[in-house]
Amino acid sequence: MVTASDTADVEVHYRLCGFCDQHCGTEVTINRATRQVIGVRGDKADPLSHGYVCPKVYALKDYHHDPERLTTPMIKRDGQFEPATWDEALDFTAERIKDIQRQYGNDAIAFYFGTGLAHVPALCLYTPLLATTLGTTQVYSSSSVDCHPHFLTTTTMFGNLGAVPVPDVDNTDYLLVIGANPAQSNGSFIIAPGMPARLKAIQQRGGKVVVMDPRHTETAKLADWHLSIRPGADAAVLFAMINILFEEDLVDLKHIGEYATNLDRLRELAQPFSAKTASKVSGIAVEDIYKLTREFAAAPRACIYGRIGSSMQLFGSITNWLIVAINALTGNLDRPGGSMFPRGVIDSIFFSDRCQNGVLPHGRWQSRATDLPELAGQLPCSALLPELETPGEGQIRALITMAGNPILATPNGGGRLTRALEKLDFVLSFDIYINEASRHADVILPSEKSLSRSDFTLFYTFFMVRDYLRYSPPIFEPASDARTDAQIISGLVGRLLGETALEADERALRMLHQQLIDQGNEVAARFSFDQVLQHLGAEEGQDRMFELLVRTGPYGDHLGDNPDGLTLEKLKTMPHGVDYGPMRSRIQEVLFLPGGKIDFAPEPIIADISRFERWLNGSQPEGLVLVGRRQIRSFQWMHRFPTLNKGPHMCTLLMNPRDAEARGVQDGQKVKVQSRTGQLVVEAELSEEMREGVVSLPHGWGHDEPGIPGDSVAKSRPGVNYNLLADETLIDVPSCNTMLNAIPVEVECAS
Ligand SMILES: Nc1nc2c(c(=O)[nH]1)N[C@H]1C(S)=C(S)[C@@H](COP(=O)(O)OP(=O)(O)OC[C@H]3O[C@@H](n4cnc5c(=O)[nH]c(N)nc54)[C@H](O)[C@@H]3O)O[C@H]1N2
Ligand SMILES: Nc1nc2c(c(=O)[nH]1)N[C@H]1C(S)=C(S)[C@@H](COP(=O)(O)OP(=O)(O)OC[C@H]3O[C@@H](n4cnc5c(=O)[nH]c(N)nc54)[C@H](O)[C@@H]3O)O[C@H]1N2
Ligand code: SF4
Ligand SMILES: [Mo]
Repeated sequence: MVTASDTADVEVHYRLCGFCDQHCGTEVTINRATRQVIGVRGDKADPLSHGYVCPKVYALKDYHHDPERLTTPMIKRDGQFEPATWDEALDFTAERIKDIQRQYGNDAIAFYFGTGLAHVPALCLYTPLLATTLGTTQVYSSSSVDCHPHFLTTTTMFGNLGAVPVPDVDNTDYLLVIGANPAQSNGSFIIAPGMPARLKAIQQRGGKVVVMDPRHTETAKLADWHLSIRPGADAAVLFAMINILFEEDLVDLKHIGEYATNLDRLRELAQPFSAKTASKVSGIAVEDIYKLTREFAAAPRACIYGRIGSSMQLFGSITNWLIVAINALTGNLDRPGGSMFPRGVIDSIFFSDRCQNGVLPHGRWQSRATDLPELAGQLPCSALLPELETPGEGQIRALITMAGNPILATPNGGGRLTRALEKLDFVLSFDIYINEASRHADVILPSEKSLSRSDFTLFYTFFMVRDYLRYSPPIFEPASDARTDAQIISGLVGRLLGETALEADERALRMLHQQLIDQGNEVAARFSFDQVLQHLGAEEGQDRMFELLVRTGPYGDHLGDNPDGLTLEKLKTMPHGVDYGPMRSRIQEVLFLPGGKIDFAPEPIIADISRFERWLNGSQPEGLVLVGRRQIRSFQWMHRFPTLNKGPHMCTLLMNPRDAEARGVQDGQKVKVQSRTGQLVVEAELSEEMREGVVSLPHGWGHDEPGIPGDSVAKSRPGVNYNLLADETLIDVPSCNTMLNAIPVEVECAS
């Protein structure tokens, strides 16, 4: 790596990596004169990531210099994208939106946002402004193919959607990982960069790591014990564990006890599910279920961590409810080394929906065509396709995608969903590429380059294992014709509301202030909005919004009332971030059900037990089921970067050799995979890692769709779109999360 002394133009900058939720600290070396990124590596002084980075970080160079990355707005004319000026694009977009609203009403415009949003601060901070202005109930996001079972659990058990318990991985003695592979994904719903080292540390202090997964994953390889489970059967094992805990008098809720309601009901509900029943359906031996339960209860500090395989599955809500319940029953909820509720250095403004006056933010309205309930103001992705296809009043006429790619991420993507988008009157994409989703757009509005904007930890503060915050200033001057996302959204909203972009920007800040007040932030409540304005920097944009969050946060200067507290100016002098220590117990702050209770038998979830019983008692299908897997060098929009998409193709169907033999499939052979909704052809990779009866394919591939210009490596190594096989009718019923795992498929040699 070049060092700063090599040439006068070379500089080293400290910067967050924004590619995934982990926000690792990095050291970026650039050449100022040529505006080139020279190299990147981990920032050892970062108190959360300690120098850890994963291979994706090395794509920063490809990313920053990618010639196919959009830098100006694009308008489609006669089927071809052409660059446009910002005024042209925003005027045109505002007119189209107003036209459609006038003609068909606000609900004719659907809004889908993806995970990309969480990594671009201005998109997070200004999306509420845009969404409120649009006034549509047709709001969708990747949340409902990902985390709605977690959120329904927190909503119904705590009355607080954002209160997702986070495993205190740095202090636990026993970690049971259910359906997650942090050795490749780096973890999700937990911000603790460098998970392999953190898992190893558990073992080094005498603890144990156990993985329950149908695949012998990279995490399972690091673990002490792997329990290979049949997809969907987790709930049976967890119910059985609860039975054993009660039977053997191992229940001890510790300080959580005083908040518990419906414990007896939980005990009763679990009773029919013996270890024997669980063993039969899950494939995990009766002795192992007993051993696991006893070890878990006996460990000084233990926790269960469940992620995609626990939520994006047949019984995601039941599974997540039981995970929280077991953590609590063994005295490990809200306790160091157990499963805890991060406070964060700023108030979390996302997923902040709570129970109000006894009303849960769930099921307050339903989708028009399918009657599926909203959660936290969003309809499930499973409802999107029927809403697009079903004629009649309220049919969707336009779609706005923001930093998301529903074609690769949601059910029937590449199939019926693609055809439905082709029929829309108007599509707007906030994206930086022309890709499988944005190719349908009439207008694309790209963000400015990430190294030309400030960056900070924002979206995921409530998943961090430490109270940590970091700010990174921009490295490069923005291009003269670039606009920030704050300016783009304010510019659009200003046009829709007949006000200036500056007025719209101030409106966004006012909304944030009100949101903090509504959430019970006492500092925000002490100041009028005019006073807030006087205290903050005059310059509009994302930093001013962030400053409000920092200064009203628990460690903030409280707009002057706590002079020694944190301000944005102080934070800017700490290039490696600030760390206020590990998670602390704070249960009473997160409970919002009437009476401040924890409901151990939440009605919307227990209503699904009868469906679970039917599945349990039904005959087990002979065929195969398909599940997904993450890979450390793969992210669906990053397959275009040569640094990552090289070597053996990552998009293969992993298959147990005995399943392959039964179908005459050889290693490396092309196979046809068929589900109810679609079929695709992909290379088979035989591996004992897979449980018999289960095949695994990564999602996010399928880059060979027409209409995408350029010649990125993704086009030459496209892979296949998993979600062609995914069925919008297969859902976890309580949360309506689409079940993109455990899809029944048939596999045969492709002729
Ligand atoms: N079969 C299957 N399907 C799945 C999953 C699975 O496990 N299996 N996982 C699901 C999960 S958990 C998730 S979260 C979803 C993810 O689904 P999405 O969030 O819908 O998909 P992404 O590709 O992550 O979308 C990110 C988009 O943001 C764009 N982007 C990147 N940087 C910027 C920027 O600076 N500004 C703007 N405006 N845009 C930017 C990218 O080009 C890309 O189009 O996929 C889901 N789909
Ligand atoms: N490199 C990379 N990192 C990522 C992403 C990425 O695309 N690439 N995506 C990010 C996002 S958006 C998310 S949400 C996270 C997800 O992070 P993880 O959940 O850690 O990632 P997955 O690899 O999807 O792991 C899911 C596991 O569940 C297992 N599984 C499937 N069905 C079942 C079941 O019924 N029961 C059990 N017990 N297990 C089951 C699968 O075999 C798989 O090993 O990763 C994030 N990190
Ligand atoms: S885990 Fe990798 S992609 Fe995620 S923030 Fe860290 S370096 Fe970036
Ligand atoms: Mo996700």
